[in-house]
Amino acid sequence: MSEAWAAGRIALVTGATSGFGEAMARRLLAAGGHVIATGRRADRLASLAEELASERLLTRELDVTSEASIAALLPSLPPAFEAIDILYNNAGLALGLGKAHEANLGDWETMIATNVTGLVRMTRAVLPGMVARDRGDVINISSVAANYPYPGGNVYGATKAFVRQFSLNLRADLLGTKIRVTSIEPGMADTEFSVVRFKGDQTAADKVYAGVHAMSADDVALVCESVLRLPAHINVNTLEIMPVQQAFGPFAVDRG
Ligand code: NDP
Ligand code: 8X3
Repeated sequence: MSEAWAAGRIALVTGATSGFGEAMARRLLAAGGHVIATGRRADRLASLAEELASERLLTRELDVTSEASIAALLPSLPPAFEAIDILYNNAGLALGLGKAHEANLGDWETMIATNVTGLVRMTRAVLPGMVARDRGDVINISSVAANYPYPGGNVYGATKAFVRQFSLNLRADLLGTKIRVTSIEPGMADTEFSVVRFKGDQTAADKVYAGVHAMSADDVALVCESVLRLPAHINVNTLEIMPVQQAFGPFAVDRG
């Protein structure tokens, strides 16, 4: 069904091979949008293309940690997909939950390269076209981890705080244009996120969501859709969402 929030618009989705990105790509496509679905896993992209079988879906392998991969993306787009209206900056990951003094430095660097540098490079690549056309929506996927510290969240939370503040600073720079920017800050959502965080340990990942009606990837995509549906003069700056079964704890105190 064609719907005004998506129809006739071109969306570039990073991390469309699973979770939030895949769910958002499906929603955009179902509502009549053109979608450039990206990610590193070519097999997932091929399955998505085969299943959805749409001329409005284009898939592209993209590693957001690679400057060359990002540089090659936009020039490779056919004319019908060139004028990107929606940048869904979602590709990201957490690696590990260890304490800062024990954590793997390589994991930290990968999180920064993906969640911060990758997102910044994608934004810098797409934004000039949006400004030239004076239209566009940038949806940046941050996290509740941006706003609330927790043990083992160290660099992951810091990358997401970057995403939140970068989004707000984009708003400052884009004043005078019609471009909207939103930082979406989800809590617990049952995707491949925890399997990645625990490096393939499905049992550890399952424990995160045990007994909780966590958000699904499509729940988060629904929230993003609702942001895009708002009248063009309204900008949602930041939007934090959680399952009802998740809340806040007391401060930790060392009484030792
Ligand atoms: P998933 O692991 O299901 O999806 C992550 C996506 O990111 C995959 O499509 C993956 O694709 C892509 N990705 C990872 N690294 C790269 C890379 N170097 N280049 C391109 N794509 C990459 O997790 P979610 O859907 O849950 O995560 C999406 C975003 O939401 C992340 O930024 C995450 O931090 C954030 N988030 C998740 C929450 C949750 O509880 N699930 C809560 C709050 C925020 P591929 O491997 O094919 O490259
Ligand atoms: C993912 C949510 O709480 O695991 O960003 O950090 S959390």
